[in-house]
Amino acid sequence: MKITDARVIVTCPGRNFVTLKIETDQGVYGIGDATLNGRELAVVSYLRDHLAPCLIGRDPRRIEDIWQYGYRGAYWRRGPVTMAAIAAVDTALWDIKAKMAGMPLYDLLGGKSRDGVMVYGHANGADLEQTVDEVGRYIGMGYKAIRAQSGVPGLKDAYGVGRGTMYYEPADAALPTETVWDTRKSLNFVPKLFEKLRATYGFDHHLLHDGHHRYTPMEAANLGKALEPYQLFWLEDCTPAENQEAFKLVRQHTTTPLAVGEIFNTIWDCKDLIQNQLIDYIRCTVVRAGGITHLRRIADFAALYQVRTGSHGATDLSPVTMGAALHFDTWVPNFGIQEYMRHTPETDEVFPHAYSFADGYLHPGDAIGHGVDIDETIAARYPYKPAYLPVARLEDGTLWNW
Ligand code: GCO
Ligand code: MG
Repeated sequence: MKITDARVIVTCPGRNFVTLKIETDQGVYGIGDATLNGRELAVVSYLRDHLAPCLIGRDPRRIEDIWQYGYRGAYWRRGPVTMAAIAAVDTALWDIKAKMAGMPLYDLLGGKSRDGVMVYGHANGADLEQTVDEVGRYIGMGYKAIRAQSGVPGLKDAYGVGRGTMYYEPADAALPTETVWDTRKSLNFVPKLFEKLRATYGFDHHLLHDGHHRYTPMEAANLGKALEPYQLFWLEDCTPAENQEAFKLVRQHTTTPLAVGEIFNTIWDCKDLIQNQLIDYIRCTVVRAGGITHLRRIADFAALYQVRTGSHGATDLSPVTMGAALHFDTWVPNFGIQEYMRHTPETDEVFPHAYSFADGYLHPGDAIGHGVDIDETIAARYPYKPAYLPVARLEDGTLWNW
C-alpha cells in the first residue's frame, strides 16, 4: 500500500482552516487538520513544500514510523508549525487505518471507555448580568459544564467576550486588534461573577474559567484561592507555562483544580507539570500536539499521575480535529472533559461529520475512520482571508499576554 498524494486545502467559511488530504493507491483517503490560528500559511508551506513530498510512495500503514520521520527526520523538532503539520499527517493516517479496518477510530484505539463525551460550552456576556443569563441559557440547552467569561467593569474587550452568542471568534481582523487589560480590575470582578452564578444556579453544574495566561503566578494563586468557595471544575491557563515551575507557587496556595496545555506542542511542554502533579487537567489536543500518536503518549503519561484530559476545542480547531478528538476522548481511560465551541453552519457544511450533541455530551458517531470529511467543492467557494488574534496591552501601553 502506498501514499499517492498529500494535498493541502485552505478554506475560509467564516474563519480559516487548513486541511490535509492523503490519498492512497487503494482508493482509501484520510483527512487531517493543520490549522494554526493567525499563522495558517506557515503550516501550508511546511506541509506543501517540505513534508508532503517526503510522503509520496510511503506505506500509510506505518503510522509510528511516519510520525518519527516527521519529528526526528526534520532535525528541527517541536514548535507549533512543525507539530501542526505532523498532526495533520498523523490524523489522516489514523483515519486511513481505521477505514481499512472498517472501524470507527475509537474501536481501533481500544474501544469505548464511555457512552458519551462530556463537553463544556462557552457562556459569555458583556457584563455580570448578561453572563449569568448566558449560563442559564447553556443549562437550558442541556450542558452539564459551562465556561463563564464576562466583560469586566472599566475594561473594554475583556478576554472571551464575543460579539455573537453561539459563535465567538477571536481572530477578527486583517491585522491584530489591540485590547486593554488590567489585572486588578479582573481579580476584583471574577470571584463576584462566580459567587452570583452559584447563588443563582446552585452547585449541580460544572463551572469553568479561563485566565488566558494573564496573571502572574502570585496573582493566579490569589484568584484560585478566591474562587475556592465556588468549586470550579477548573481554572485554565492561570499563568503562562513556559516555566513549568511557576505552577508550583499557584499549587501551594489553592485547591482550585488547574488546567493548562492548549498552546503546548509536545510531551516535553507538560512533563514537569504532570510528574510533579502541579495540574489536574492537560488540555493538549490532536492538531496542536502531534496528532493521535503523540496525544496518546501524553495522556498515558498523565494517567500515571491522575491527571486527566481536557482537549482544547475552540472554533479554530476544525471539525476534523473535533471528530478525531471525540474518538480519542471516547477511548482514553483518563478522560476529563472536552471543550466544545460550536462551528458555524457554513463550516459544518464544508466539513460533513458524524459527531452530534445531545444532553451535554458529544458522540463521535459510528462512521468508520474519524467520521469527518471535507467537501472540496463547497470549500473552494471560501478563499483564504487574513485574520489575526488580538493583542493585549496594559493600561499604560505595555504589551501583555492576550
Ligand atoms: C479556549 C481558548 C481559545 C483561544 C483560541 C486561540 O480556551 O478555547 O483559550 O479561545 O483563545 O483557541 O486561537
Ligand atoms: Mg483557553
